[in-house]
Amino acid sequence: MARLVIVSNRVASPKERGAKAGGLAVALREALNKRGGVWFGWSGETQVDPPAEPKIFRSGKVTYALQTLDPEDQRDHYAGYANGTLWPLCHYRLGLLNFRRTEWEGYRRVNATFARALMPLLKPDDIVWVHDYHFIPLASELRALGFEGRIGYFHHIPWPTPEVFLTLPSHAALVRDLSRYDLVGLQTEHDVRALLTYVSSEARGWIAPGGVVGLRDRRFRVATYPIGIDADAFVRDAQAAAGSEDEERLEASLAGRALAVGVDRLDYSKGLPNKFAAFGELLKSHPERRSTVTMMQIAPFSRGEVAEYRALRRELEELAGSINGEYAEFDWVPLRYLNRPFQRATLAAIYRTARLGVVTPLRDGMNLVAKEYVAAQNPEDPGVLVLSRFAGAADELSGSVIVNPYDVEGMADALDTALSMPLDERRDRWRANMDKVARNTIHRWCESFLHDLSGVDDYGADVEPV
Ligand code: ADQ
Repeated sequence: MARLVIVSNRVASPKERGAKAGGLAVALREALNKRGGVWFGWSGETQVDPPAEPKIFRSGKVTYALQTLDPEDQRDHYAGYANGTLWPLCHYRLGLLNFRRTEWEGYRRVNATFARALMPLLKPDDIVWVHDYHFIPLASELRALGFEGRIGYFHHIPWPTPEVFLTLPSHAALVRDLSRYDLVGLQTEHDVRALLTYVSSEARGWIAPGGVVGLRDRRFRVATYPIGIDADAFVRDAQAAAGSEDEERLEASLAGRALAVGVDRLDYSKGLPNKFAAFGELLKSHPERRSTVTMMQIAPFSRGEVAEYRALRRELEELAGSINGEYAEFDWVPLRYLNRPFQRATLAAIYRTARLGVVTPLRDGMNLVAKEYVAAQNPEDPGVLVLSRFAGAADELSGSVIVNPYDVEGMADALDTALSMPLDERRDRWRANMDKVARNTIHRWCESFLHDLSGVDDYGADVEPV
């Protein structure tokens, strides 16, 4: 079995285990432990004139390699082009898109730096798996340095439709960069269609069955790999949560009221102002719901170095304050707003206690919280998932109450409907969702991507355009 090399911006430390490590980190580490290999990424540190070689340490069969960056390069790369340009673009937020040539150049420079640091660690037969929009040019840079082995790329966020993608001044260069990979994985069929339509209509490439793409002298494949969670681990955590101290404290604090829960990074793609407004609208237009339901929104801060995230934080504090100011009773706070991370076991207890899981992003690659909420439910008395149609997860989780997050009044009505849903219907919908969550796990995602990447030949001469 070929050695695996994983590249991602942040590298999960081998010390992060059990309750702390996310499902993705655990699955990637498992794949590395099985095959042996390297996990390469940013060290989280900046330094003027940083060393050209990464810091290296080993744990079992895995070598960790962490590259330190020059502070200006890191700013242009991370807060600049990756999170100030590509993130809003891929989430259809053109009003928030900042494009600056210096940042685009910084983004490319960092990718070149990473490629030079990684190259000496590579063996010719290695399989390289690159994660996410921070590293789209990495394959081009590695090819320029002479690496001819297999390189795959997985894009964790949505791929925008051509009309949106064309607003990016560097669109053509970015797709040329994609064509240097052997396999490009996206979350949904919609994303795949969006990229293929761009390739055929704008880049004058051709497409053959199976998503094989020809662009200039390159052939690569584009396919769907919907990411999942470690469903068994989540079910176990949720079962362990039943009757736990966390669950008892939470139940006691609710005093018999229904709980609606949201768990999102504090990010403008997650539609938090709309969600708060919908909850406010529920209390306004369905007054009988007042004092019968509590909403808990967990939203740890994220990307504070990007101005839009600081503005969103202020907006949400104001909205939460105004909803609570208007509707709170001396024994009931309608909206509990918490800005910190929780252990997985505590999250599982919260999900299981909640009658509603409210996941209403304006756009989301997949959204793993939706799947975690489903896995944590008590099959005898499951809660209802209220899910945005613009989350990738909506393709699979058809048992949810699907909403349009731009329609605040419609969302308020959907919350009302979900709160009064009879047990039989809740069970049927949950079963449909749970079947998908249990089948499309993070392990399956990881193995099927690696299986396809390992099987790549050069998409042989027999592949013809259609
Ligand atoms: P994210 O935008 O980070 O991921 P999501 O898929 O929901 O969004 O994953 C968030 C993860 O962080 C979940 O596992 C959740 O449990 C955890 N988390 C969130 N808040 C937490 C808290 N307060 N305490 C502890 N854990 C918390 C990006 C894309 C998504 C895509 C994923 C994976 O934006 O669309 O689903 O990558 O590909």
